Amino acid sequence: MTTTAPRPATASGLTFPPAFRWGAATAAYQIEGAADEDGRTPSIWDTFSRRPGAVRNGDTGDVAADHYHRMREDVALMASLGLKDYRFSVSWPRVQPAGRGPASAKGLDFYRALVDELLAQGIRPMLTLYHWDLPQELEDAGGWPERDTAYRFADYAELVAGALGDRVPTWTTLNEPWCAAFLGYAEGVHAPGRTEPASALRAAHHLNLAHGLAVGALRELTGPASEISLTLNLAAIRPLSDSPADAEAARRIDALANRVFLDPVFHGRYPEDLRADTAQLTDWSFVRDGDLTTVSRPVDSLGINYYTPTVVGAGSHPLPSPWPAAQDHARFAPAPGPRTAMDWPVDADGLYELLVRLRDELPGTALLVTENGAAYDDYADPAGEVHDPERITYLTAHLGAVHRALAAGVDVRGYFLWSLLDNFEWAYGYSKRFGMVHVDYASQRRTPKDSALWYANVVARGGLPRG
Ligand code: IFM
Repeated sequence: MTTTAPRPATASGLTFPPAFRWGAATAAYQIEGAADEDGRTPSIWDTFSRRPGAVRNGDTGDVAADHYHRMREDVALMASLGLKDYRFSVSWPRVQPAGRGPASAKGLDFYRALVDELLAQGIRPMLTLYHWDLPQELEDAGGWPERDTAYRFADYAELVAGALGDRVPTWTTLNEPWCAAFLGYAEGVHAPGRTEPASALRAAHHLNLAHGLAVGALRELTGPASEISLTLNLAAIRPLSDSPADAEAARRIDALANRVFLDPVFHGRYPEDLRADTAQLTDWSFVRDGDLTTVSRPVDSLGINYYTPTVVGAGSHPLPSPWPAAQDHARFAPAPGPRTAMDWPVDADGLYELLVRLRDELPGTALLVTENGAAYDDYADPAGEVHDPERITYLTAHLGAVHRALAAGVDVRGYFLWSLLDNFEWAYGYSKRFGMVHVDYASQRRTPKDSALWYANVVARGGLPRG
């Protein structure tokens, strides 16, 4: 077993390093339900999901997978699958109703109980502070385009770290700030559903600032051994062709998808080309003196969420779009190959390419694959079993890509399957099933799919079985 010797690009019979972290991931709004219990106030997703047409079938997270009431059962399920790590998020409006002021004791108690239950079962908790559920009151005050929201987030981080800093080993500030900023404020397909490209750029900066401020709070309150991280859904960008025009389109999208976060967080600057590309929308004066020093406070690892590559060429795409000021410069094309139920092409090479890019651009940065997985149209058969061979094929290919990256010298330390449970898939509601455990929403019955049993075997043997 080695992490450095080259290996063939086969996806069977692969062994990972002994310390490799094997987990699954979820997010609060997607699984918890109990939307108005124990003092929780509405988040932007509670509001957005009630907007007619915003979410498929008018679904909301009111009940979701009812994890708030079934937490112990769900942790027992994880233990029965032999998971070693679990990545979850804290609901901001549950622990700090309305987004400011004192913590809710009941809200914090829920997460204390979850963490204690995980630890009792030998599962390492990885806590994400923000997976998109901004308290509605903060959106009413302007949301992420307002600078004050970053300071409110730092206060919230302090409350959570003060309560759980002694028992959670790994902390993530934000999950996929790209989605929060650009899907939420430019394209409007995520909460809060605004279509204001300039606001999306302000939101991106204030999310970066919130991250940096929270890193400061977490460093103070969680002790020297804790790992502090950030998760980005970086785009694995492929130009449509070798033409200079397609390369230029790819450069623009890379700035808006990747470097808008990577550069400030890891290099303490915004890319000059990003500033130039967006000059007609903003002069970036919302970036104040000292901000970039805060944003670039060192982190201990970077989480990557990967599902499918982004193929881009010269051209234009319709508005509203998540790409501020790029609508006349870029068009998007599907990658070839099989598709998941999201219509996302299956292409594990994109994950390998992304990991190798990060090895080269961020030497010395430990990486975690904090989300990877696929939605398929799973159902329980008359015997009550859920057969999902496509998901096993998808996961095998992507774990193969991670293994190839390890062999290429990438410091990737763990893999978190998205997702533990079927759940509320944002604008798609409950119509898309990403879980390795099937949830029958009428009865809330959990059934491990074939992929869960397969993954349990992968975790137990620390690698992919031969076959
Ligand atoms: O369900 C989401 C998750 O909340 C964030 N990353 C992508 C997943 C699949 O769309």
